[in-house]
Parts: sequence; C-alpha cells; structure tokens
Amino acid sequence: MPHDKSQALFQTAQSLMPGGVNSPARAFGSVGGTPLIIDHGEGATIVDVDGNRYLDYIQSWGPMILGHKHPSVLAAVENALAKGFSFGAPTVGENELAQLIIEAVPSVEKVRLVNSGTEATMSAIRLARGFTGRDVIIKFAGNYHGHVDSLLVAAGSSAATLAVPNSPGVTLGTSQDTKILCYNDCQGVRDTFAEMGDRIAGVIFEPVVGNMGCVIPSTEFLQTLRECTTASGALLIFDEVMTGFRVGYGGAQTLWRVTPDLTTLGKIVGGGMPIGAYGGRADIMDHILPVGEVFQAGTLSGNPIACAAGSATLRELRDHSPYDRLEQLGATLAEGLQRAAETAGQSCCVQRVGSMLTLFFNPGPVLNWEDASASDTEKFGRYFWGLIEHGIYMPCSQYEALFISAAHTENDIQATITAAESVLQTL
Ligand code: KE4
Repeated sequence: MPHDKSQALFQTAQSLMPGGVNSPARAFGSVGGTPLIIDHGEGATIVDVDGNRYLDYIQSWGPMILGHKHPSVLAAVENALAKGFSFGAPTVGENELAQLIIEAVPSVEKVRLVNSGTEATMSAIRLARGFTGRDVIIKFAGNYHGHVDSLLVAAGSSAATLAVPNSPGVTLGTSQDTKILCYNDCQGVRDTFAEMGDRIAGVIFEPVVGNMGCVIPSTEFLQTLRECTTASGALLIFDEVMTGFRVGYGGAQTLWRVTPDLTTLGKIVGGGMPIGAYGGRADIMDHILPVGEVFQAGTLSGNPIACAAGSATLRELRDHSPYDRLEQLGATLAEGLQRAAETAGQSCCVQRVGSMLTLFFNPGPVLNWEDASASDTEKFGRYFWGLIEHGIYMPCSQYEALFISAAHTENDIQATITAAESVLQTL
C-alpha cells in the first residue's frame, strides 16, 4: 500500500503541532511508523489520503457506533447548521439530548452537557468533592478518565502507551488527594475504605475498561465498590465515556445492574461531534452552579450542532437497536481472532463486552494493569501493521479496545478474521 501522501502531510503536521497530532493516541507511538492521514469515511470504512481503504475498528475511539456519515445523523446536523452554529444561550436541542440521556441511563436524574469526556470526569470529581466536603478520589491503575490533572497519576490509554505513569506538570499538591488501587482487587478496596473511608469523596472507574485493553470487572468487584461507597458516604462514579451507549443503550450500569451516584458520558452521545456529559441523582446534581455552589461552565457546552448529532445517534440506537447484532458480530470476531491466534501458535487472549474487544498478546486472563502491561507490545505493533496492509485499521495500541459499528457486516468480520489468520502466522 502506498503511504507517500500521508508521510508528506504528516511531516508538515509535525512542524505545526507537537508530534503532528492533536492527541497522542493518534501518534502511533507504540506501533511505530507514520500515522495515516484519513481523508473521508463512509459506513464501516475509512479512506486515507493515498486512497487506501480500511475497515475501521477505531470508529473515532468509539463515537461512530452507527458507522461514518449515517444518513439520519447527517440530516440532523444539516438541519441544525441551517439555523446557525452556536448562541451561548439555551436551545431546544439541549432539552432533547438531556431527555434522551435521562430516559436511557438509570442513574441519571439530571445531566449537564460539556465539551469532552475529560470535562465530564473533571466536573464529576469536583462535584463529588463539593457534595461530600471530602478530598480523596480513588481511581484504578490502567483506567483512563481524560487528561484531568488529578487523575493523570496512573493513566491507561495513550499515557500508558507512552509509559508515562504520571505526567510532568501535574503537581504533588494536585495528585496527593488521588489514591490509585488495583482493578478487580476487592480486598484492596475494602482495606482502603477501612483505613480512610471518611476521607473519600468518590471512586471513579471504567465499568468495562477500554484503556488498558478490554478488561472486565468481576461481579464481586462491582458489589464491593457499591457497598463500600454506600457505607462510607463516598460517591460511586461510573466513567461511561466509552461504555455509555456502546455496551448497551443504558451503558454498563444496565448490564451489571449496579446504580452509580454519578455517571460520565462522551463519545457516542455526541455522534462524532465534541461532547461530554455528567449526570446522576438530582440531589447531587443540584449542587452544580447556578442551583448550587460547585462551579462549572463552558462556552460551547450544549452546542446545538453537537446536540443534533448526539440526539440523532441516540434516537437511531433507541428505535433501531443494533445491540443484538453487535453482540453477534462481536462474538464472531472474538472467536475468530482467538482461533486464528491458537492456530498460529500465538499466546493470546481475547476479552470482550458486546462490540468492544481486545486481542491481547498475553496468555491471560488480563484482570488489571499489572497483567495488561505484561503484554507483548512489540508483537502487537507488527500485528497492527500487518493488518493495515490487509486493509484493516485496528486501534494503534495494545492498550485500547477495538469497536465494531452497526455498519460492519458479517462479511467484514470474516474478512477481518481471514486477514488476522494470515498476519498472525507471520509474527
Ligand atoms: P475525551 O476528553 O477524550 O473526550 O474523553 C476522555 C475519556 C474519559 N473516560 C474514558 C473512559 C475514555 O476512554 C476517555 C477517552 N478515551 C481515549 C481512547 N481510549 C480517547 C482517545 C484520545 O485521547 O485521543
């Protein structure tokens, strides 16, 4: 496959933007080589500037669950654009999106729209601290919640890929109120709450982890988090920026039947436009300005174009549910990749929830960051580039989940498995 134009354009990009990217997750840091400059997408496919076509399993890191340029989303955005772009004043589109989220997500009685998942998690932990009057936030190694200073202390996703467990620029004062525990370690959670439960404002975690690869919480872990937070008066925060509307219409909390106190959202709720949201019990959310005293604001929060894209996406998911089909496609792909790895003699495990999954170069099971970080990332890099040459665009890191969209077909999945069988034999 030719990549001349991508290489030339990326060289220019590097002279304009740090690393030539606007997010390190796109820098191909852990797989090496030059990032591909994407020209356009349609359905399950994206095309780079050299005209190479790929089956897209990044899906903009999750938002494009309907596939690229879904007609009803496109129409909704065009209708919104015809009215203007942004007003800095309330619009009906915000009511519509807020209503859809509240109807879909069990824990959300009131919601605040923001511009990114990072803003959502940053605001949710500020609200947890403001509501409880406490300082300590618990997070888990390998969980990523956006580039919030106080949460960049053992991040997953690109921070983990870059092997930067805590970022320069995050002060000791900022990070000292964050405690990092081991995911799926129930005793560690119980011991921490026994030691400092009355100081803990909240626990934030990914209810299905995507940011160290796909890692699944045990039932006991979920129950322990809910019990310990309830007993101590700390808030339980489900970071569903990735899982919200991905693993089910109501998110992971409907799958696991655990109700958090706050939920953060992003990605799919914007249909590919910049968005985030946080919501929860009304008595907690009413501590947010202007009703309460916890400050949070944003020029483009609830932007009408983003709301139109998000509402059209959620209506499509609600009225034409793809989840049973996504479950089937996900199961087929997971089984096919596992079988291909075994046939090729590769020591791999596949972990999946619905249409998000990861092939780990790791015998598994992968239950936490210590397990995940033992994966063979060098081999993953060769697997990634081998699939690129077969026209398959996987997430460019072992520590990410791939996403199947409603636009993917059974044939796409079979073609992906066939390509993986070929590539895994060469590693
Ligand atoms: P954003 O600020 O990137 O919209 O959302 C931050 C965030 C919060 N919580 C979870 C569970 C997330 O997965 C994310 C962002 N995910 C990464 C990919 N795993 C975004 C990719 C990027 O940073 O470019």
